[in-house]
Amino acid sequence: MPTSLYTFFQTAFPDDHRRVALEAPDREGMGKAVRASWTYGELESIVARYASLMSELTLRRGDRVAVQVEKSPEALFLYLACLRGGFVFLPMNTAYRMDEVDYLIGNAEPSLMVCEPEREAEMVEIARRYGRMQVLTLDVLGRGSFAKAAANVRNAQPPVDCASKDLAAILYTSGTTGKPKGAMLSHGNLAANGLALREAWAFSDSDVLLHALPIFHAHGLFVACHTALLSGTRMIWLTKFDAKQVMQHLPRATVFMGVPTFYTRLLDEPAFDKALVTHMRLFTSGSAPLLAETFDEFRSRTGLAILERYGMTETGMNTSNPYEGERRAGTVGFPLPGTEARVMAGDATECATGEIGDLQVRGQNVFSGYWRMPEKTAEEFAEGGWFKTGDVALVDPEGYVHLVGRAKDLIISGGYNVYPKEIEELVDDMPEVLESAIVGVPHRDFGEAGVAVVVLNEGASLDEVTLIGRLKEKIANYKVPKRVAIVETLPRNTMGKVQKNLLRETYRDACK
Ligand code: MLC
Ligand code: AMP
Repeated sequence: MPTSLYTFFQTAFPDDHRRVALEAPDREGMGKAVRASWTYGELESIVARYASLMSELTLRRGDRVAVQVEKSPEALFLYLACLRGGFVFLPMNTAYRMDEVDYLIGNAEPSLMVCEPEREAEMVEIARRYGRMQVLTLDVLGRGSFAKAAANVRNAQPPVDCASKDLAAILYTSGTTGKPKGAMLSHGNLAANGLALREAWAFSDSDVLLHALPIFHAHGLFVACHTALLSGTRMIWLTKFDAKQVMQHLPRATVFMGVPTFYTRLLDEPAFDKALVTHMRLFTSGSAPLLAETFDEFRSRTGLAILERYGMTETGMNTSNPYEGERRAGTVGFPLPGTEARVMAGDATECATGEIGDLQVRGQNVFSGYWRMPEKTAEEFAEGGWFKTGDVALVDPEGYVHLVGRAKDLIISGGYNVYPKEIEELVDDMPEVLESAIVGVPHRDFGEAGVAVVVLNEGASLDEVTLIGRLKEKIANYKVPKRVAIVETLPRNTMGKVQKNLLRETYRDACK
């Protein structure tokens, strides 16, 4: 039985290595020098070369490899090479600005950073400050100093035999307080979850996954890629989500995974109809709540029920609506095999059926803790290894889990998490600002979006455009509030706490 995730993948790769693993239609017609499809044999040899290059760069097992590049097949191969070589993959959202990247590098201390060629100079500057990080480049077409050096590797080394508990990846998540935390995911965590999903969603080597998600977060990288690679399927690899492009390739696919915004954007296309999807076996949704009206409209337009599942960076996927059986709108289904879930009324009391409480999960899929934050890790686990998700839920009499809210102050916008605290700190630092509150309100396209409610210092002036412009220089665009309201005071309760529920009510139509 293998313990390294890459070895798990290898056991599932087709015996016939000439079968196609990945095709990148975005690259078709770009000439002979730009490859647009890879067989499993080719994937294996590129991954071996990439891993061997990292060893030649003197990276050792357990060293972190930070990656901030556009989505490309080569970016996926780089991830697989880290798994194969025993290096720890640290993906970063391409939208992160330098301040955000700087913090992650300082915290994770990677030995290698692979970035877009345009960002090389900035990364070298950061590397100089932190001492030991090497910087190489990889662009969206798979070119750059990393690929060039890999092409010269002569002796491919054998895969490293990682133990199940060895770290495979660190994914940073922000938080309701403080700085981003690195969720440490082991080979065993990722393998357990990938295998559970392969079974639960009945993946086989005759599937074709249309992949349009970004690969710097758990959904696109783990949920989508792992189920495909653990089944030896073909992936159609799109650089980013574009409704028309997805529709163009759906007729050749059998499975599609998306955040709810993907589905609302597809439904906005008049040509998205039954004929386009009759051969499709499965559409899944997650990362954010799928509105019942989206589920219903999709079903009436296509005759198919979207399968909604629920997970987190720290845990991978926890629950899923059934593959066989009734998929219920507004629910996230049942715990996956190997994962336990319970709803707690307090530290020691479990809720009765139908009662609302804090959702906790346990299983091999659950991470081991936050990178170099033992106290924070201890706070997030209850006795017995139960992880406190921060989601508020109930379990109905038939066992379906319903997410009914969040204990954590979090906005989920188009499937990306935005922590108000991080934005409030930046707004409060502006010299004109006395205080601020960021709240999530309904957004037609992104489901939810942030509104900044701001109190200025006496006599100061600051307008929406200036405030938004300043934030865009510091943080990823998707975190920037879509609207700003300047007010006299923030509503507070008797304890002095800002009443965000009142603000959400006041500004509920601000982003419609
Ligand atoms: C882009 N923008 C967003 C945004 N995405 N704003 C808020 N929320 C988002 N999600 C900004 C852009 O920067 C731009 O700002 C403006 O909105 C319009 O951009 P766009 O061109 O319409 O956006 P697009 O590039 O099409 O991206 C939208 C999207 C993308 C939905 C395709 O956000 C996306 O791929 N989301 C998927 C997120 C995901 O994979 N989450 C998984 C996390 S893992 P401006 O100011 O320049 O106009 C996880 C665990 C689990 O949660 O359970 O799965
Ligand atoms: P992340 O930290 O990006 O992994 O986001 C995890 C959070 O996304 C969870 O704690 C939930 O709040 C939310 N989430 C994931 N899937 C769903 C879903 N199907 N419905 C509602 N919320 C979800």
